[in-house]
Amino acid sequence: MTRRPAVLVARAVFGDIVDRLRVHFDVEDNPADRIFSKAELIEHLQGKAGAFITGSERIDAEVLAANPQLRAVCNMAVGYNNIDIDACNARGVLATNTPDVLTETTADFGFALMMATARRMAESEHFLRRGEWTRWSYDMFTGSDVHGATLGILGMGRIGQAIARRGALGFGMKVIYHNRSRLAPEQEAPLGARYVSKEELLRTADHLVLVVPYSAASHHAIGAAEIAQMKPTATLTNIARGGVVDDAALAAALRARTIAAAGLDVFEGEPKLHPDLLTVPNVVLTPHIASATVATRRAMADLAVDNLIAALTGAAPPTPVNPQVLPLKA
Ligand code: 8YV
Repeated sequence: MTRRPAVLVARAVFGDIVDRLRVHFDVEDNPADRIFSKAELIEHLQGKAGAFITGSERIDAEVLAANPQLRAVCNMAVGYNNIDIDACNARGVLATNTPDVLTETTADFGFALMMATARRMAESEHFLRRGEWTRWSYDMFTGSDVHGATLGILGMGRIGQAIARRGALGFGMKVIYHNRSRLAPEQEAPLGARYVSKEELLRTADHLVLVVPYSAASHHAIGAAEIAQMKPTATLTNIARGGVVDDAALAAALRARTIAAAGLDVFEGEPKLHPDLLTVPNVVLTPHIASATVATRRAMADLAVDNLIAALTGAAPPTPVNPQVLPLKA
């Protein structure tokens, strides 16, 4: 009898979804949800043909070289900057991600974070919890309007477009965007979306939302020089990745009121935060939860498992990142 392939489920995830893997493979899972160091990840991957991973696991050339038997790494995330795709290509390893299933949920959150930022919801709640609310005053926590304002989007992929829909169709916002490539006219028209240079985006947006994938090219796409071009009344919302924003520069700009406020779901070096972000009042902070609804996290886990099963059973994986490595070596 031929041995079943072995797979690693690197983080704790819905038990019934892990059970789907047990039908096909010998599964090593991690119900205690220990975060593996690089050396531990390398060790736990020994003998594994595939891995279910999340954004917390970094798959680089060293990890792949130490595990030449590995054939597929299936990310429970749409972003895959934790995976060195060139290194995967060089070794014929398939990488997969989880697009589409999280688009609307993540857009809901991005829009909510932008609204919370514009309307100073976290700052005013903290004030209330501190017992400082003793009377009404005309300018207490006055923020800026969302409806009718100019929504700027950096990165107009699926999630960017879903946020644009909410802004244009639900809140009468004027939508401007900057992206590597311009949308087709039939995609722009229903949203009234206007493609602009990055400079115009920074200068014109009332509420700037970042949805651009992280790469060397987008590292610190928003730093001190970019923030300085924004309106002093503007808000900045980052649901993309830590590292797209220079967090130190942002904290300094928030303290100096170069812009009005920021909403951040992702951070450079998370789960650690730049300490100044914890002390400036005009920022809404959330712990990387934009895709966190039960239904969406289940859909993401299911899709990662679909990919892993397909990859190792010779079927077509639904959402490959580097399909050029297919078919995988047996
Ligand atoms: C994940 C995300 O929660 O999909 C992504 O790219 O950032 C989030 O939805 C996170 O990456 C964990 O894998």
